[in-house]
Amino acid sequence: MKYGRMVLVATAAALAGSAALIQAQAMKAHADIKGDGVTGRVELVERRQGTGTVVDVTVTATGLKPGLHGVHLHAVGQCEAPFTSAGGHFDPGPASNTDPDVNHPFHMGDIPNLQVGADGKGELKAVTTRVTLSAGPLSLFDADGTAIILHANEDKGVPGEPKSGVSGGPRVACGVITK
Ligand SMILES: [Cu+2]
Repeated sequence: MKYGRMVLVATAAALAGSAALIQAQAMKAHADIKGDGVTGRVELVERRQGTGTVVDVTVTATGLKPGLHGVHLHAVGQCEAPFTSAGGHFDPGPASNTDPDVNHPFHMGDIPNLQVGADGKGELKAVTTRVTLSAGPLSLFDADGTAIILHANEDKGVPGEPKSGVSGGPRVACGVITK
């Protein structure tokens, strides 16, 4: 009787261990961000919070002009300068509209501005529930991947006319999100 209970406990511990291992391997992502005179990095960590899933986003960058810079997850994991290859803003779903200005700030890939100091350096810490790293309809690891873009200007956080630049205007740096 006592022996049987020990076996059960051991099995439960093994299951918990393998679940933790899968989570540790699958729930982080990153990108090296590069542009003309700009370098940066984004770290993404998916974790459970309550009954849901959140993703911690940490962006660091140097070489940007002081002030606010729009930052978004873009629809395609390609970074050929001038970074139009990254497409619009990540926005899967039946009502998808990746237009950076028209459907802003309602895209799944929209995150807050990066604040850059007089030394050209900035750090952004944000938490989003709009995307996941794990598989599913909001996963950044969809068929064509995802990129992160840093913009020349502030993201005003409002919708605008096509090409009006309300979400930050020119693309100055880009990184392909990888695991
Ligand atoms: Cu953008």
